[in-house]
Amino acid sequence: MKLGLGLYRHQLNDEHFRFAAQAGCEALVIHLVDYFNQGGTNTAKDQPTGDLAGWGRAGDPAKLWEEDYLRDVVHRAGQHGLKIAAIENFDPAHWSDVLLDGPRKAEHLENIRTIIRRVGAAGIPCIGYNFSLAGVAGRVRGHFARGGAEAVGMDGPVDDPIQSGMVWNMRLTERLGPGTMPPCTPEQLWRRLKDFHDAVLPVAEQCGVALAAHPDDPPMPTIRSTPRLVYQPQLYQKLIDLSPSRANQLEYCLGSLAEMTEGDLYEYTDSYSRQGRIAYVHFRNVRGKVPTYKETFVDDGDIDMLRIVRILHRNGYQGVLIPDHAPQMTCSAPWHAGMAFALGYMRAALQAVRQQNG
Ligand SMILES: [Mn+2]
Repeated sequence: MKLGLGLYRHQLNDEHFRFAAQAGCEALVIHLVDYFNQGGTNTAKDQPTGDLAGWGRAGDPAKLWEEDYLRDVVHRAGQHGLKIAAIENFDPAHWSDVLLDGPRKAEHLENIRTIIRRVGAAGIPCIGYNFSLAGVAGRVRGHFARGGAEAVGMDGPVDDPIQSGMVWNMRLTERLGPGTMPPCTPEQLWRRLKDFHDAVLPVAEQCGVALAAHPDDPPMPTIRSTPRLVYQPQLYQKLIDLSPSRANQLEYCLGSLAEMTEGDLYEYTDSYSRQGRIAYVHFRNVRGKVPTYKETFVDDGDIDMLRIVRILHRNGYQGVLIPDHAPQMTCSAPWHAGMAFALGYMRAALQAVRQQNG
């Protein structure tokens, strides 16, 4: 098991690479989607939450991530002893019609295959994705965490429809509307996921790139009147069973799983890690379940995080743990302090389980 840090696109620089190395990280999970581009209420100082009009503008549909750019990031991180373990999230501009089953679906599937080939060629072994129409809409921000630290939570369902022109939190067009996203049933959404798997997993396998699915955040059966795929822990098994390819993996988000209303998180962690399906772990703690929960400091929520690390270790999990969202700590660098606090806890947890066996 390795310690890693997730970095947003604007953080892919020496300063943040040094910060990760100093905290004891060996790996990075990087975001290439710019969530903060022309965002209204969204600032780049913390995880994006945004309002009903989305986080910001999606990228350029004609510009896929270039292999040279990917190699450059791999090289620059490597100079600090850091491996790029994964890229997290596709840009809606590149694959919106895969999610929406729209008229450019064939072209957008080809976009994803092209991206996978480039990512594989750059030596990056994984891409995390979130097969979701609404994305992470419906969360609120407040001084919810210990000592009044600012954190994110959910305070009741949000089913306001999504205006057309937006998918997965981001605007594809300058102006939204008229009209709203066409209706979709859960069966149709699972069918779209299966089409996606069938079209891209063979290429992913060839290129040595795993595709790791994030569960729904927040894990409600519907958000903004759209269905969700993985909103209970057993639905991850349905996703695994959908496609036998070894490239079909999980971006295992402990926080989202703990927010689900059913199941025993320790048993599911045992099962999914035993099956060798966890590509990487979002290490985050939370108090409560949907539709009312709050994100917490890593040592302060409902999950016994050390017990999770013990289960992963026992099952020979070799992948990366990254802090997911962390509460913002009161100081001049709230994001950094929150991350450093989580990383310190995680490093101690890894040392504790290794010593136990050594
Ligand atoms: Mn997560």
